[in-house]
Parts: sequence; structure tokens; C-alpha cells
Amino acid sequence: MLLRIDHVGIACHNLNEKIEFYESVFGLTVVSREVNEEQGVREAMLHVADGDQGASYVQLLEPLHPDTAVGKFLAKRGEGVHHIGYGVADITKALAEISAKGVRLVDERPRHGSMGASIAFLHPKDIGGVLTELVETSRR
Ligand code: V0V
Ligand code: CO
Repeated sequence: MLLRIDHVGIACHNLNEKIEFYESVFGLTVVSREVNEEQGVREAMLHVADGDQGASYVQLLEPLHPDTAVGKFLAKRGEGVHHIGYGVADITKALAEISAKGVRLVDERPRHGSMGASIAFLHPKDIGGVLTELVETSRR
């Protein structure tokens, strides 16, 4: 069901500072920057690698307000890994299969994600404390 790691989402206080850090330390390149009001984030995708099943990225996330998913995470836990995003071929089918196994869905239906992807989150409390995101994308 999971095709690849699409991205690792990392929560930070200052997006521009973290972009510069990842560029200078790892030589990564920003391929997309977006504000996603629904998700409460300002985010950047930095390309890591290309594979048979598509590309993988680091996603840097800065909250738009304290009262957002990433804002609350930062207040509670500080900066660090926020979620893992896995590529899937058919997100609606994957959600139905995962839900049938008793894992709580944060999103019953797909939402708009970075670079035109369809995304949906699974509840971290049912996945060993890991906030997990499914990503269906046409990008390669
Ligand atoms: C919260 N918890 C986490 C967590 N966030 N555990 C692991 N990883 C995380 N990232 C834990 C938290 O410590 C609490 O456990 C419990 O879940 C409830 O947390 P809360 O602070 O009370 O917050 P809630 O319940 O209001 O919200 C938690 C959820 C929320 C996961 C439901 O963060 C959410 O809806 N996330 C999905 C949307 C999202 O994260 N969007 C930003 C990325 P204890 O302390 O009580 O044990 S947007 C994105 O990735 C995009 C656009 C993209 O990829 O394209
Ligand atoms: Co994400």
C-alpha cells in the first residue's frame, strides 16, 4: 500500500532560517513554497531524491498561528519531526482499508496538500505516537 516515503515533516519556529540551514548544511534545494490556510502552515518542500516510485522531500513547517496543529506541537514538544508522509497510489482506497483495520482517521476525505497532492492524516495515538500522512500525487 505504501509506495515510498514522500516527505518528512519538520516543525520549526522560523521557516526562512530552517531553509537556509538545510540548504547550507545538506545542499538541498527548495522546489515549492506555499501557505496552506486549511492546515495552518507556511511550508517549503526541499527535494532529497528521485526513485522508481517518485521523489522524496523534506517538508519544513512554520505555524500560521499558535492555535494550529503545528503551533500546538511546537508549544508542547518544541522543534522536531512532526509527521511522516507516505506515497500511495489511491488515497481513497487506502483510507478505507486503513480505517477498516481500526485506525482512527484525522481526515475521512482527502484534503489539498503541497504541490497539488491529495493528503490525509491518520491519528498519531493509533500509530505508536507517529502522526502519519498519506499522499497521492501525480508528480514524479
Ligand atoms: C499531536 N500529538 C502528536 C502530534 N500532534 N503526536 C505525534 N505527532 C504529532 N505531530 C499528540 C499530542 O501530544 C497529544 O497527546 C495528542 O496527540 C492530542 O494532541 P493535541 O495537542 O491536543 O492536539 P489535537 O488533538 O487538537 O490535534 C492532534 C491532531 C492534529 C494530530 C489531530 O495535530 C491534526 O489534525 N494534525 C493533522 C493536520 C496537520 O498536522 N497539519 C499540518 C501539516 P498527549 O500529549 O495528550 O499524550 S500540513 C502538511 O503536512 C501538508 C500541507 C502537506 O504535507 O502537503
Ligand atoms: Co506533510
